[in-house]
Amino acid sequence: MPLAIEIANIKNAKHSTETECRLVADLRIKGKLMANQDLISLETDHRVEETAERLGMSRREFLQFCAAIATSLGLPQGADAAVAEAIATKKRPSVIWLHFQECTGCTESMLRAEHPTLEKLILDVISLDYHETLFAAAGHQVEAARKTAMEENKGKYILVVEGAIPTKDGGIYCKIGGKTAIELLKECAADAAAIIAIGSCSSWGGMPSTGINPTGSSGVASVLKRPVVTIPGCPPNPYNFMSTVVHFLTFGSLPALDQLGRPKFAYSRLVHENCERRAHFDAGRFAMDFGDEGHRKGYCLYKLGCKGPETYANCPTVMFGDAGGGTWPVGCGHPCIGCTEQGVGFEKPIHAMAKMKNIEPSVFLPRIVEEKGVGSSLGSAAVLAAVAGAAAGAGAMVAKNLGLSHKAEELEQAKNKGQKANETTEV
Ligand code: FSX
Ligand code: SF4
Ligand code: F3S
Repeated sequence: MPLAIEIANIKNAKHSTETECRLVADLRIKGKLMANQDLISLETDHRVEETAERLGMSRREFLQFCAAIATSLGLPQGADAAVAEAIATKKRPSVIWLHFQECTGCTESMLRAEHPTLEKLILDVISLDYHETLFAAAGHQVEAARKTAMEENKGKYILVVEGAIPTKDGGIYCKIGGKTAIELLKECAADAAAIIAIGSCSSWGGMPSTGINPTGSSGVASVLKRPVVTIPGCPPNPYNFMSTVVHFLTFGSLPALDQLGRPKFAYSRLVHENCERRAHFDAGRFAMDFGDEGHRKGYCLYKLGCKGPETYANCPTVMFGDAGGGTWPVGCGHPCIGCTEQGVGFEKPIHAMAKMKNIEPSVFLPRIVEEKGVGSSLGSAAVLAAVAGAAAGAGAMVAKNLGLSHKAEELEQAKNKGQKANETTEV
């Protein structure tokens, strides 16, 4: 089948980027990719065996992990083999990791995950050449390591930024090695192949920017005045970071992003859409007080201030919280505070009621369309759960509204602007 037709077929069925479709189509045509067949045949591949051994996993576990990453990225069928091959064979990208105004929770959440293999995997898929909190060395030695990594990997390294950048008074409120955060950021960004702002602080300012924002804390994109990938969350979900890096490794490009730079595979659905308590919301069963009967019965936390209805994140599907037993903030009984959403997390009072985004009485809801390849689904949650051993909870999501949230929001904005919404657009 000609390449263009194969690409078109994949595109029609999925919401993948051009690069993803092209790579998968190319592999399919060469007969290298046939659903999961290829993944199974990779089990006997010596490169897979060596990688699995290095990671302290069985070959089967390693391949399951690759399948989980491909699924959570919403990649076309068969891309799991491409992911496995990339992790096993490609040169690990050099990563320069900067820390500015933050609590180091981003790094902590990645290295202290419940699953002992996660940090191993992260440290295996990247070459962490500069990281202030993890480096044993100090002073001039680390500065030299950063410069060497930047020179040797010019134009190829990934710059990861954790923490906000203080911009007031010439940026004097955060200095490292005699340089302000602004200077250091600009210097490291100049020759980076990609820039990832990890956590809400580096995405838009996060916690340090709240209230009167005394130090002028800002996000990476607004300081550099160029688009960057943002992985908000305080702290962010390590799976979302790792999946983004694995995408870069596999395809040589970044995953599809929304207008705020967030990878669509992780941030295209409201927390409320996949929440396990959603059936209670729809039925009007709410916890009214912490510890009351409704709270003990697991009712909806909306009236306790849950910001799930205005927060985009995949926490309910990827079960972020990583405390075991399939837990995540709402699953533990605390309202979502909207930590991934600019203007919600750290801005709105925790127990104030949320704005309802795209939520209308059910009679007005669009038809239910499961858009394959967009964001984490129950399927990917189940695979992740199987890999991570956190199966409990994956089956607990009883209510799903799978309309395309961003499109619905765009329509809402268009309506607000007085423009005529296109009635034929599928939402
Ligand atoms: Fe902390 Fe990171 Fe929050 Fe910020 O995560 S967990 S304050 S997003 O930069 O270290
Ligand atoms: Fe879940 Fe919160 Fe939505 Fe209730 S309001 S269904 S607890 S996300
Ligand atoms: Fe944050 Fe809400 Fe998820 S508080 S971790 S976005 S459930």
